[in-house]
Amino acid sequence: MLSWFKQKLGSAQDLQPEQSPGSETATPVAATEGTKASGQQENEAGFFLRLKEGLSRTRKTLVSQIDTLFLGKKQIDAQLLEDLEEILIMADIGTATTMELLEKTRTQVKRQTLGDAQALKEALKEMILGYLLKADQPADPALPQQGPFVVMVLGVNGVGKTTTIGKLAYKFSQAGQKVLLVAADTFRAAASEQLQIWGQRVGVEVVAQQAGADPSSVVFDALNYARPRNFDVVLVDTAGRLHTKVNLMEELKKIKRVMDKKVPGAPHEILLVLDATTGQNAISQVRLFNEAVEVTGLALTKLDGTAKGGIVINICHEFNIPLRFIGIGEQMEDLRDFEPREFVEALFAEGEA
Ligand SMILES: Nc1nc2c(ncn2[C@@H]2O[C@H](COP(=O)(O)OP(=O)(O)OP(=O)(O)O)[C@@H](O)[C@H]2O)c(=O)[nH]1
Ligand SMILES: [Mg+2]
Repeated sequence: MLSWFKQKLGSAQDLQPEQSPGSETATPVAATEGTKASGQQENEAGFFLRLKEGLSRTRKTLVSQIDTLFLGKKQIDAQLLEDLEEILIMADIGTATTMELLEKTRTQVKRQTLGDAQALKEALKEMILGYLLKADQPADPALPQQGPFVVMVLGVNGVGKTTTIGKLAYKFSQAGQKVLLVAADTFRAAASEQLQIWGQRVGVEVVAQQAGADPSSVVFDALNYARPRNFDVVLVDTAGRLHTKVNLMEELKKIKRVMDKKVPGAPHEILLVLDATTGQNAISQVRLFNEAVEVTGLALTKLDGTAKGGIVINICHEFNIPLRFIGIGEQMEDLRDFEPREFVEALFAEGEA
């Protein structure tokens, strides 16, 4: 099944039919490009390099350190596995996921199928891909019967919600969609200006009201505006809020109800934005936001700024909520569709970048 995002964003790579479960081997990205036009190939090679670059800090903590484990050693022993455990924990893969990975590794060592660093890395890569693919599976957001596809974007303060909306608006308009941005963060003074700057940069309309307005009424008016004007996608920015504050969570529920009233079935996607640099706290954010409003997709930002990108693996292991996008920089083009195979290839890629 193709996800709605992939249909709407519609790059040739995204529109390839998904592989059947039996054929899930980690294919290097370069090897899948046989049928593509050369310009597009170059573009994607450039994208892959950017992703590789974005993940370089995590690769250093994770992959390069695994290499050093084997310096002066001939085989995998108990000490080496202990050191491996430390490396996995340091990369924020999480305790439960690390234990599981180690257990599987021990089994393979016993069966003598793992001899050297390369074999160990290959085995880890396969296991990690397994977790990432699992999170790629769940059902797609419900498609709107009529009217725009409404995306409600939420998360704690400063995780990158507004920036992610700007980048998403760029992606959608590049794909030929008519996009409306809604400034329902009426709490922070400069929030709607920030969204308007993104609107200008990308060339899409922004609906905003004065600071302090009720976010639900901003959304109500915005959807009234959007419906007769045939917008394809409405991206709603909400104020940053602590996942532990009940009244702030209630406000989100109210915004959600208003959306449904104006556009039946909306919001079609509740996108929770997480900051990869916050580490394990991201896990409790997913849990509490999901309890409050049923999160349907995740975006993980600032992977370029952290050595702890293992959080991606942890999140995919812990939850059955699809990770849709990853942020690898502050520019418009720095939001990537999350593609598990491409991600592990970039993470385990040889050579500096
Ligand atoms: N390096 C990097 N920086 C990012 C990324 N995504 C967002 N940022 C930066 O993170 C900072 C906060 O981003 P915002 O989009 O304002 O975050 P927000 O969640 O809307 O913040 P509040 O509305 O105050 O809760 C900005 O400086 C962004 O440029 C990313 O993927 N990589
Ligand atoms: Mg914001």
